[in-house]
Amino acid sequence: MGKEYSANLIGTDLKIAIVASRWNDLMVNKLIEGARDTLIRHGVSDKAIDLAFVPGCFELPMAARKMADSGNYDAVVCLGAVIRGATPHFEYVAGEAARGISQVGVLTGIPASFGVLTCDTTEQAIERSGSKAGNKGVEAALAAIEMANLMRILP
Ligand code: INI
Repeated sequence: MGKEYSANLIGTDLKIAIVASRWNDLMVNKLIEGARDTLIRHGVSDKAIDLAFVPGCFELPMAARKMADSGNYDAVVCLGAVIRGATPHFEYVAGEAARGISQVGVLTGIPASFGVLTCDTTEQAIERSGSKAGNKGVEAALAAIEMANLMRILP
């Protein structure tokens, strides 16, 4: 077998940007709390975490791209919640957010993690923002740390 690359979850010297949507702030504030708490518990300094707000999840990729391009961050954590309504609007917003956030990482080389809830109901979103089904902000913060460290060790 050749080499194996496996990154650690130590965030001591990482600088992280969080980009969060203002829509559904009841849940998104919990995602921000979960992400910040996780970053800090993994050694990221409070001062090394910057936070930018965008109007909705559709705008996450643009702000994430700008922060990634700044050269100031090792990773960008994207947080938001899209909740299905009576029209296909949900599909467009969630789809563009997912595609755009993925593109940020691929195009800039700075990992952008996907901490966006895509739920059918408000209850599902509450469950995934710090109650019985975990906290997507925590997962996104962990993914950001791991990917930032992986980028440092990959050839
Ligand atoms: N934005 C969200 O972040 N979540 C939603 O559930 C949502 N819904 O349902 O419409 C939403 N829409 C706004 C969208 O992200 C843009 O901000 C808006 O279309 C302006 O570009």
